[in-house]
Formats: sequence, structure tokens, C-alpha cells
Amino acid sequence: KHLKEKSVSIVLAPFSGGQGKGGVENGPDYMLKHGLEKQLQELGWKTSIKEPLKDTNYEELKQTATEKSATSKTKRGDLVGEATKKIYNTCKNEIGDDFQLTIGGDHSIAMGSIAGLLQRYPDAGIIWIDAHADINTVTTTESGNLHGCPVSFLMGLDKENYPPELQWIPNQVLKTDKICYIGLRDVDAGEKKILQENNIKAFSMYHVDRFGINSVVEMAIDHVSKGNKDCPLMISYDVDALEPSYVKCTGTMVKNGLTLREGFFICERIAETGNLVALDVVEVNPELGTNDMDILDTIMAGCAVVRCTMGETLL
Ligand code: 6HN
Ligand code: MN
Ligand code: MN
Ligand code: MN
Repeated sequence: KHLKEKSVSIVLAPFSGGQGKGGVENGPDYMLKHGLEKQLQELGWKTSIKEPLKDTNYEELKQTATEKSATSKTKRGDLVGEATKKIYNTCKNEIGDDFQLTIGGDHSIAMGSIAGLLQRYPDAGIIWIDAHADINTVTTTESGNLHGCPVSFLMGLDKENYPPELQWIPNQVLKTDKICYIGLRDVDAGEKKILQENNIKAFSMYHVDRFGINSVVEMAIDHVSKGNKDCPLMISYDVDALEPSYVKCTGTMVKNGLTLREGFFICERIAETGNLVALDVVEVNPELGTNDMDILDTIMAGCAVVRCTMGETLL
């Protein structure tokens, strides 16, 4: 409905500065080596690759940044600010009428991809698939890791405390009623308060058990669409939403997650609306695998999320 042709911009976001573990910057490489681009072409997509972070070695910078910004409450705000701004500019200016597929990297990159998408589709609804709410503010964060904060930054919460490098985010670019979560099961106390106070729609694993995944997805689409049956939709997909036995190579694993089928069904059902315009796949960290099988499982799950979102059907 929204895309003029079946063409996708694959935005590579090999960035790990939103959290402490190394390796998540290799997610895009592994997924491409696994054949992601070819899989999309087989589904009929014309592909092109965009590399907003190409000219900077963030892994090198991360070493020095850790010491430099050790006193501020959030870690590596300078790096996260610089990287996400580049991703933002690419997503805002270089995607045109393509589908926007961003491959992370840790989840802080969604500050760039979502802010960029919302410049092109200001009314887009965001469906956030995750074990975590990623809505900590500079004030509430316990870890200081910015991959736990992208949603609050997009909403402009606690803006007076933003690290200066993140001031570029357009103020309140994401409205609190245009996002819905699925899969939550590890939400910090401060985050629960933010979700309640701002009336933000969230389906935890309890709700998945209570209503079943089909109803949950239906309610999520309805909530973010606000009665517009043509509302553009974006999925921001953290692979730690999935049950760890299928996805072991991710930085903040939480047990009792979505089954693979539930995780894929979410994508298939939202794809069926014909309204999808963007997807993030984040937190694939191949270096956290202890054997090749675990790594392959995680990469395969990430690639399958992309395919289910982009038109692969069982029949
Ligand atoms: N993610 N709530 C925890 C924190 O550090 O703020 C975990 C965040 C995880 C972030 O998985 O994208
Ligand atoms: Mn998560
Ligand atoms: Mn926690
Ligand atoms: Mn996340």
C-alpha cells in the first residue's frame, strides 16, 4: 500500500556502544553471510545496502569512551549520539519509497531508525517486540546502558538530562500512544512507573498466555493504528523477545520468552496488513555463542524474522 515497488534499503548498523558487550556489531555481517540479501531477492525484493557507520571504527572508540564518560550516568552518550544521528540521517534522507530494514547492532540504534522513519511517516505505529521495555531515562537507568533507553529518548521523556550528543533527536518524535510492546518479561521498576504514568500499551508474556498471540497482535495493531486501516507500521524486533533455547547469542537473555512460531507469527500477521514500511532486527551477538550450532540458531532466527516480515508465507 505504501511502497511504490518491492524495493528494500538494508541499513547496516554494526554498533555496540549502547551496551557493554562486544560482538553485537557483527550481527549485520553474520546475517548477510548467512544469505539474507539473497533470501530477500528470492521473495521478489530489489535490494540495496546502506552503510551509515562505514567511516568510523566505533569498537576502537568504545575502548577510550568507556573511561572518558565513566562519570556521567549513561555510558558512551557521545558514541551513541554520533552513531544514531548518522543512522537517522540515512533513514530520513536516503530510503525514498523503499522498505526500511535496519540490521543491528544493539537496540540503541532504534533511536536513529525510528526517528528517521517518523520523518517520512509521521503517523507510523511502532510495534516493539522485546523482553525489555527499553524505556529507561537518564534518571531511572540502573545499568547506564543506552540500549535500555531508546524509547524514552524518542518520546522526549526526561529531556533536560539528555547527554548533549543526543539532543539531535527531534522532540517527542514518537507519541506515547503510537507504540505497543509484545513479549515483555523483564521491566525495571522505574520503567513500570513510566509505562503506567504515560498509559503506554504493553503486552507482557502474561498477556500472550492469557489471550493468545493472535489476539495480542490484533490488539497491538489496533492500538497503534488509531482507527486508520492504512496506518503505516514498523516493527522494532529485539531477538531476546524469543525463548533463549532458540536464541542464545544475545546480550540480555531472559527466560520464558516467545516460542519461535509465536515470534514469527507476529511478523507474518503484521505483514498481512500490507501496511509495513520498516523493520529493525537487533541484539544478534554471534560472539556470545559457545558453539557453532548456537550461533547458527540465532542467526537463522534473525533472518527468519526478516523473511516473515517481508512476505514469506508457509503456503
Ligand atoms: N535491550 N532494563 C535493562 C537496562 O539495562 O536498562 C536491560 C535493557 C536491555 C536492552 O535488550 O535492548
Ligand atoms: Mn531486550
Ligand atoms: Mn532488569
Ligand atoms: Mn531491546
